[in-house]
Amino acid sequence: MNNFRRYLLIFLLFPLLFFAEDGSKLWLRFPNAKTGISADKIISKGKNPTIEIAKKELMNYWQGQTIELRTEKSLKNLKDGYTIKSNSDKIIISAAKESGLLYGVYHILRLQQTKSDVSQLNITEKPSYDVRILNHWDNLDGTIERGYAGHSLWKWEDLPNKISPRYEEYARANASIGINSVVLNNVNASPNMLRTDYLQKVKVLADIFRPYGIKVYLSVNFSSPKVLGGLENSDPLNKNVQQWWKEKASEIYKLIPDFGGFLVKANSEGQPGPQDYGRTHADGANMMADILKPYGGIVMWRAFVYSPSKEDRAKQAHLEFVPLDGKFRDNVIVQIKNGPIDFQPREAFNPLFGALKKTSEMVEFQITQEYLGFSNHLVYLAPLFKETLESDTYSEGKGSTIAKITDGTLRPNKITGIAGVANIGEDENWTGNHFAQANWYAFGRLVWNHELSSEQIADEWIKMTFTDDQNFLNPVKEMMLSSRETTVDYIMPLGLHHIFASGHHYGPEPWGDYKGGRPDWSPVYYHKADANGIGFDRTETGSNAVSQYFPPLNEIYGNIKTCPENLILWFHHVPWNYQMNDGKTLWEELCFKYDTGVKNVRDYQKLWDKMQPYVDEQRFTEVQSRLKIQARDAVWWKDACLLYFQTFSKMPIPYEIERPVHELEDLKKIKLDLKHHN
Ligand code: BDP
Repeated sequence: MNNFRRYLLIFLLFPLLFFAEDGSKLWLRFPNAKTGISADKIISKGKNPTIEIAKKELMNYWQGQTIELRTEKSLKNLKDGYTIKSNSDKIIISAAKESGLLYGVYHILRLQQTKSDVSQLNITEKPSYDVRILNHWDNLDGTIERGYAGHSLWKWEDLPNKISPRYEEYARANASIGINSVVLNNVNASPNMLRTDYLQKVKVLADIFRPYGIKVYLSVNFSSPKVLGGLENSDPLNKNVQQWWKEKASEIYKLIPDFGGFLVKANSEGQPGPQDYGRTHADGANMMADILKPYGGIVMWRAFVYSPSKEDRAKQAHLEFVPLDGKFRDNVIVQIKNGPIDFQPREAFNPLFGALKKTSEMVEFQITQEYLGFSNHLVYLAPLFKETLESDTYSEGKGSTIAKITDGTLRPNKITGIAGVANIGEDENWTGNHFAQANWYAFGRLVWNHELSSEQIADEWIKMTFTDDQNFLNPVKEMMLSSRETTVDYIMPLGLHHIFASGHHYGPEPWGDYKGGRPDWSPVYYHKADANGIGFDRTETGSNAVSQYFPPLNEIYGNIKTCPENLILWFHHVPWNYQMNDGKTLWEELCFKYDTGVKNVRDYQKLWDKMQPYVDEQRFTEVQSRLKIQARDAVWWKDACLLYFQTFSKMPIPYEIERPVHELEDLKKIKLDLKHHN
């Protein structure tokens, strides 16, 4: 191509490039760059990379009055929070830390972008948690465990020399919502992560993230001393093993002085751990904690442990960890999944929350939609996150919510943290589905301030990501707010859980009975449908998992009359003709729930089509086509579950609801080629 033609092509394509809406800008759609205030309208004494970023953001995007950025040591009690105050001629953002100033800048930019009044600001913000962390389940080969937005963002092959611009964009997006920590690699960790060449790559990422206030952490494989270091074993009480970790830590901190610490999945789903040597979780965690302590590092030790024993899987973490309470060092924090099984669409909260009185506890959520239709389904997760955080454990009497147990209110002077398994990959729009960006956003906003409502967050996100036009804002907000319940309805209503197809966890397989395999990876283990009824009896007559909850919850859950209906099959084996609160039988209720789920998705489709005038073409069609998949999947779920459970209930599907369109035998034959180990 000669030069003239090349320029002509660029000239012709330029408007397309400029207007293309691929979602890569996330919620950071400020007015055109470089239209912000001039440098002389930013008053700031400090010179520091974080402050430079804050200034750059203002110069690019802030269109209001003069801003002063002040570091004030007296604001230490706000941690990395800040104040924003306006007087007649300027806005003053003050914080003890530079990262606080940057957060303050994103705050006013958000106000500007959502068209809020910025004339009389008097804001004080203090984050709910110290460690606000994304857990990436990214492997060194570029795949992501349970990732549905393409390959990993981290280009290990190219690092440390070649640097993708997306590293910085990623850091900026996180900083804009207050996320200050990331675990780069999968909890099923390769020992190679700790190899010197990989640590040098990690250092490059840490250097890029640091000015955005973000610390890097790593998942570590407990067997690293043996596998990587060639030691005889990885026994935490072995002096050579301890020495190996000591040297590794020293190597890491030389490269990354503010390294955050380790995340450990040990003796869980086949991963190695201290129990391989007859030691306890506390022995393992403390060995690492002692080594990281001088550097200020922490250990996040996961409580996601269960084995194929006779004991109800939902009870196992509590049984294993409660006896260890008080034995963990103060820089260990036990990371607990929101529910006792595994990130299901709805679970009872994990009874371990509040049960460890002398040990720091943190919640682990899953932002990636392993059990929620991957990135195909539109499911806004703030309501799920809030449901957990607002659950009252009664551990210290009424009002002992999970939020208050984990944020330091009821357990002061310990580390506080909260984790979300990231849904981010290298897709242009970062998260696969445009609406899944809202879950990354919501996680960040909530861990900064868990008192924000799901609605407030959705409102902000829509305004920032799409438009503030009320004709779009209100219906789309309603769709988002109802979407989690809708998904529960068409996947697993009334407390049903884990009836997914094995391995990939995408579609339904309630008939799954892996005889000879692990019963606790079989759907029939979880729903226990038979001629009498359906549901897992976790009362005194069953596994007695209810006894792990503090009074009065043990009684509330244990009594079929008082158990919340949305968890009834979680705790009870319920007769098919049991009468529900609305007068329907359990069987009818189940049918209506599945049907409601399907109907709601159809309504979302109609609603979205009406939104076309307010959305750019690319995002409109991409969301539209995913909603089609979601509608088909919802029908698939409904038919599979109802037709299969009907073989036990032997009752008719109520005439008011949509007829099945599939044959059960055909559905049983579906085998998706999506690989996974359990
Ligand atoms: C389950 C996933 C599995 C993870 C495991 C974990 O299916 O891929 O490794 O949790 O959290 O949800 O360790």
